[in-house]
Amino acid sequence: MTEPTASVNPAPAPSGIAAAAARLAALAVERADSLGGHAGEEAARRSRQLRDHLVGHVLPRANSLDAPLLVLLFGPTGAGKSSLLNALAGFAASEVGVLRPTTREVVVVARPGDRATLLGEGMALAALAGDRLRFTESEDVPEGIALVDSPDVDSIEHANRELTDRLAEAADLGIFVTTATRYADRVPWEVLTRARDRGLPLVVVINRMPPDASDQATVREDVARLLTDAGVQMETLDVVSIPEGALDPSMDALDRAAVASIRERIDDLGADRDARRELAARALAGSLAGIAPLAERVADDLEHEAIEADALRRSAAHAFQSEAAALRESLAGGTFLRAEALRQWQAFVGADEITRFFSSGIGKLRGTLSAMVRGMPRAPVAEVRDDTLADLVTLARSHAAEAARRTATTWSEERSTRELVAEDASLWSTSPGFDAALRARLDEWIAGIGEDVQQSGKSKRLLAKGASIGVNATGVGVMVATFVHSGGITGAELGVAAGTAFLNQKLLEALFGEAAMVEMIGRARTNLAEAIDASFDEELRRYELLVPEGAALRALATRLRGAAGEVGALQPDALRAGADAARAGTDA
Ligand SMILES: Nc1nc2c(ncn2[C@@H]2O[C@H](COP(=O)(O)OP(=O)(O)OP(=O)(O)O)[C@@H](O)[C@H]2O)c(=O)[nH]1
Ligand SMILES: [Mg+2]
Repeated sequence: MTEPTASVNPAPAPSGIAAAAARLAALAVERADSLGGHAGEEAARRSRQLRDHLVGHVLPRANSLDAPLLVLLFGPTGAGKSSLLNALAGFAASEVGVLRPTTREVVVVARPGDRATLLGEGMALAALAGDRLRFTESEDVPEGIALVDSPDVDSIEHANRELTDRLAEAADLGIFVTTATRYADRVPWEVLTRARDRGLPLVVVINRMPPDASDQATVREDVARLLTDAGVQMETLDVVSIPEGALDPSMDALDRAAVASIRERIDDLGADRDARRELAARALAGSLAGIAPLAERVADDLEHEAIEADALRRSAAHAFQSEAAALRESLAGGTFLRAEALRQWQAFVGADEITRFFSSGIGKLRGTLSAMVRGMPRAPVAEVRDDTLADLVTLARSHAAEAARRTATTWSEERSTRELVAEDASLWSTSPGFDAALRARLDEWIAGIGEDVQQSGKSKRLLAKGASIGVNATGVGVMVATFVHSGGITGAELGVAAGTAFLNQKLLEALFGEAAMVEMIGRARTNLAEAIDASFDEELRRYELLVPEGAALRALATRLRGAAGEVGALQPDALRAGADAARAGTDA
């Protein structure tokens, strides 16, 4: 009699578990997929572990305890994993080699009827191994069992190592294969510790045992000691020894008789659906017990990263804000203006015709408008404006570059950003578009001053000034007044700047009256500050984009803790109930 297949009568774990696991898995995926350079190596590994474990094992198992069991062979290179797989499968399913490492893909041997389930959507293997999966069908493998041969755990090849790490998150039963000479190697024990933490049921195979009985006993004791030290519970563990030379060269396998006890255990599972379910439920229960601590660690990682990210962002913001402030200060003093531009402007505002204009007052001018227009000197509008804006851009660029340099220096001293700033030289200075972007903003600023001049002039109906001095020249006057003004000139800067400031203000005062003039200059200053801030913010944003927001990381940590708490609270009773329900389903 054949058993009903999983697809006919699936036994899901209770839906509470599936739903809670799905919520946690979504968060784990969000975290693992958004790992930037900010997460440390260990934190990144933990994140991937949590994601792989949830997606590769917990979710598929929570959805069905009847899906085929993944029996994973893992261990150091050359230990005999592939040889054991071939012995268990009964044919040369996986390549055995002398060149190490030999196995570079995941070799899966299972019944044809289990293929669709194993490779179906939401199942572990396809998701974890992708195109590095080789599926071999065999009628000799027991029902509901997938034998999985993996690359070595100590691989010098990073991709191999990563693949095996992922598979270890998906297995239902782990067969750890080592040898009498290799068992003390350090790396495999990391995987074993992880197997313990995630509650993976284990079989330990010691291959190539020496013939001498007392030597064998020594090795077994030593292995037991190391396993105990690693926190693996020995009572629940099978340790199988395979003597040196127990080989079946006809199919690149270990001798079948020597691996009989392992084969028996697998056959028993194949013959007994309840036993499979129980093992699946045990593996799931172990997983669930291990998940909350791992998820908490990942949440801790996120919170640490949040503190770091906040500090990095703060240091960048501070550098740009203080440089912007320093820039505003030197602008207010007018010291950046080149003497040549000031002199030209002074020559204009100091011309006889102009001084007569503001000393005689507007009222008296009306009658002689056309004479005034004819007599006015030409204002050096373009020269003064262009020189001033060019100098302003140069000065702003040097402050922005200094802010960039300060930020990059600070960031180069921090673990999470060291590589970023080392790899991207552009982070040590202003962005290439800085000048053009600021210049565009300054042109807009000048246009805004022009509009303001017209607006303020209109209300006073000062047609004369529009015609005689000109809107553009008046605008340049306001521009100059934002940088040099009588109040702001210090002793050291007296001279051409003070003279220009005085005459320039006299002219503006004559045109608009003092109150309107002060307001107009005030508006021009505010708008200039905004233009500069916009450009500095834009520069700062380059850095902010590289580091996540602390608040977002903290929010994810909180959600992770919440979801992990739900999973933790659910597990033992719900799972027992689920296993019972599954059993009742079979009995019915
Ligand atoms: N001489 C001798 N060779 C053995 C014995 N047991 C296993 N081997 C050899 O050890 C090697 C084990 O190779 P594999 O089964 O490919 O080992 P693996 O663990 O799959 O290695 P990777 O795929 O590289 O991770 C084979 O060449 C076996 O023939 C033994 O008792 N004596
Ligand atoms: Mg191999």
